Amino acid sequence: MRADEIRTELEAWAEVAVRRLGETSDAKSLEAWRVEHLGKRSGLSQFMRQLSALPADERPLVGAWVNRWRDELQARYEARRAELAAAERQVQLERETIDITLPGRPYRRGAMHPLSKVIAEIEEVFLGMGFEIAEGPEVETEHYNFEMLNIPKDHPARDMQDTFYITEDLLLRTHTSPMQVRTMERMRPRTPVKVIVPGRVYRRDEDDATHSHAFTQMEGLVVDEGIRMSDLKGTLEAFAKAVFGPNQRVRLRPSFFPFTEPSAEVDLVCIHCGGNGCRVCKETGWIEILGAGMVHPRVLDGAGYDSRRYSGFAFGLGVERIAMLKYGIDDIRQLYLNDLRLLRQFARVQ
Ligand code: FA5
Repeated sequence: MRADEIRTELEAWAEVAVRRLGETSDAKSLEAWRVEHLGKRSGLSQFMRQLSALPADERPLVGAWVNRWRDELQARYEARRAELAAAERQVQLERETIDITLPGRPYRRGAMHPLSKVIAEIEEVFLGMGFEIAEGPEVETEHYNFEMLNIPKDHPARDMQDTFYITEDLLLRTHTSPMQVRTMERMRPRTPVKVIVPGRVYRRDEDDATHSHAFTQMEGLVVDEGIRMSDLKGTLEAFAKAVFGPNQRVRLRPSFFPFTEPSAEVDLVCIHCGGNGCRVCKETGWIEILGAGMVHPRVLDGAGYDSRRYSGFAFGLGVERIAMLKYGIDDIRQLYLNDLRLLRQFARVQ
């Protein structure tokens, strides 16, 4: 073949190549095009092979044409590749577009459980009176739950607070009172001791409108020189008025606890009936909220505070009973059911 024939053929071939390049539509067809037109076995390589058949003086000329087309096609190939990549990216962007006009899913706002609210509120009141807050173990030793509180083995008071034993010496605490001794042991010989201890306690009680087998208590303990029963009454009255308003009243009834002497049961006026008598207060007009008394000398001495020098008062209040009175809940079980119709109401109460 002569040089000018090769040129005509080369140009016709290149024209087709350029047209086909324009027809590629994605990375795959572009790659197929590259192999066919610029690869080792491509049309261009065949033109190169024909050079050897030409007279020596024509070879450089034809070689230059072929090379020019190779550069040209290579450049067009690069341009097409960029073009297709941009188009592909555009498609991807469109596919992934976020429709910001779509309304978001609202988060449901949670609220504090009424029990947690009441604990926080009672804590505030006692913090204001200079008390510290402590916490203790729910799995307690027989030693702290009973022994150190002057309730020896075989004492009938153990039956009054029968509970769930883990071993002979380990049990779920029946009250927060073991923290009286633990706190004194931790603090001695410092005075005053002034703590409150919120926490969960367990008993083998039958569940009813005012009793649960697992409930919450808040222990209070004050130890110093010269602490008297009137300090106990004044503190409880201040607490009752802070939580229930200035008209709330406190009633102390004589009672018995092995770890206090004298002991009292403390009632508040039933707010469900205003003191007239109803199902919740068992027609008495009063609701018992706590047990209290002057710390027994044996408990003080056992925990390292000399009872000839120091005295103290202690109380253990039922947090559920306070929550029921405060929020007008007439069955203690409502506090454990996780019924959102009840709990939602507290989303608004601050
Ligand atoms: C005690 O647990 C004593 N540790 C209280 C105490 C502390 C006395 C310090 C003296 C000094 P009592 O068993 O009465 O006492 O319980 C205290 C309060 O817990 C009760 O007044 C009541 O409000 C609440 N309570 C008792 N049993 C239950 C129950 N099963 N469900 C819900 N609340 C209860």
